[in-house]
Amino acid sequence: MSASSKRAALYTGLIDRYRDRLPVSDSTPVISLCEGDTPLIRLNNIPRELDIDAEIYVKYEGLNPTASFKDRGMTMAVSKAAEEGSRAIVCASTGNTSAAAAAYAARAGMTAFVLIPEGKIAMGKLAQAIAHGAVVLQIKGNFDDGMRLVKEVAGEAPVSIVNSINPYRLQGQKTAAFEIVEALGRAPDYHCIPVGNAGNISGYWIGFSEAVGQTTASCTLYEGAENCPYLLEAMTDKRPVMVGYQADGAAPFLRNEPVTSPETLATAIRIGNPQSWDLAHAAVNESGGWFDEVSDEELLATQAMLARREGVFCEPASAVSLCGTLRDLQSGKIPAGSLITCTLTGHGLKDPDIAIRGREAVETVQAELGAVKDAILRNI
Ligand code: AN7
Repeated sequence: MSASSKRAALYTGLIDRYRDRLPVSDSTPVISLCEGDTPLIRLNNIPRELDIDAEIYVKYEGLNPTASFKDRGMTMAVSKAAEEGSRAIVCASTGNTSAAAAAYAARAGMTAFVLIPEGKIAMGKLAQAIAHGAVVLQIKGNFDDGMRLVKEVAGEAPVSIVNSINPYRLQGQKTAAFEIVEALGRAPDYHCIPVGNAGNISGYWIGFSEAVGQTTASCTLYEGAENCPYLLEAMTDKRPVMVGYQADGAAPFLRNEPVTSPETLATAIRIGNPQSWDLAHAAVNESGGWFDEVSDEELLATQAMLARREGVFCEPASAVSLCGTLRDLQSGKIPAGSLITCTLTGHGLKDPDIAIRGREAVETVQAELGAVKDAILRNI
C-alpha cells in the first residue's frame, strides 16, 4: 500500500465523514480536529449488579478532541464562520463550549471571546480556554446572563455567535445519532441525555429523524423543514423515545418555566433559561418521551459508580443521563429488555475537583518494599 492510499483511510472528522448529510459545500473550509467517531460502550457490570434486564450503551463523548460533545457542533459552526469570512467568534459558556470554541478558533486562526460565569466553571475547562488563547471574560452573573449579553453584543461588534442558537451547531451535533444508528444497525428504543441549554437533545432528534428519512420541528435551518436538502435514504426504520434529564436545582423543563437562580454541582448544566426550549419540547413530544430530574447526590453517585464499576470516567453533568435511566428502568417506566443509549457528554478529567472531593483514597507510605506490600495485603 502506498503512503498516500494509507492516508486516504485516515479518519478526518465528522464533516468529511457525513459531508452529504451536512450543509457544507466544496468551498466550505473544513476546520476540524478529527472530532466524532466516539465509542459506544456496552455496560457490563452495572446492569448485572443492579439486576437490571436491559442493554445499556454509553456514547462516550468525552473522547472528542476537547473532551466533550461540543466539538461536533463547533467544527460546523467555525467552518461556516470561516466560510462567511468571520475573524472572531463569541459564546457564553458553562465551560465546555468555551473550551471547544477556543480550540477550533485556534485551528482557524480566529479570536474566540468566551463569557463564563465567575467562579462556576470546572478547572479543566478554564485551563483549556486559556491554553488555546481565548479571550476569557468572567462575568459577574450566570450562564443565562452571559447568553443574553452574547446575543446583544453580536449586534454591536463583528463576531459570530457559536452557541447552539447557531443552527450549524445542531447540524454537527446530529451526527452522534448517525453514529449510534450505524453502530447498532438500528436506532435504540430509548435515547437518554442530559439537558442544559437543550441544544444537544435537539441535535440528536434531528439526527435520529434524518436517519429514518424524516425531518422534525427541531430542524430550523431551512424554511419548511420538510424540504431539508440533506435528507438521504433512510439508515433505519424507527426513531427512539427521547428522554431528557436535568439536575433538580436547574430543571426548567420540569418546572415548565425558566429558573432564575439555577444551582447544581454539575456546573455544565447550571442553566435556567434554555435557548432551545421549543426544539427540545418538539424532540420529547414527537418521540413520546419525557423530561425528569435527578439530585446532585444521585448524579454524583452515578458518576462514581460508572468510573468504579465500568472504567468509564465522565463529568458530573454527563452522569445525569445514566442516573435517570437506571431509576426509570428500576421503576419500570423504561420497560425491561429495552435497548438504551445514554450520552455521556464530557470527560471526567474536566472537573477533577469534584472527582476527588471528600475521598480519602490516597495513602502515603514509606518508599520500602515492606510498606508497599503491607498496603497491598491490607487492601486486597
Ligand atoms: C458536559 O458549555 O452549555 O443541553 O456552555 O457541558 O446542549 O446545553 C454545556 C452543556 C451536558 C448540556 N453535558 O447540553 C456550555 C454548555 C455537558 C455540558 C450539557 C453541557 P445542552
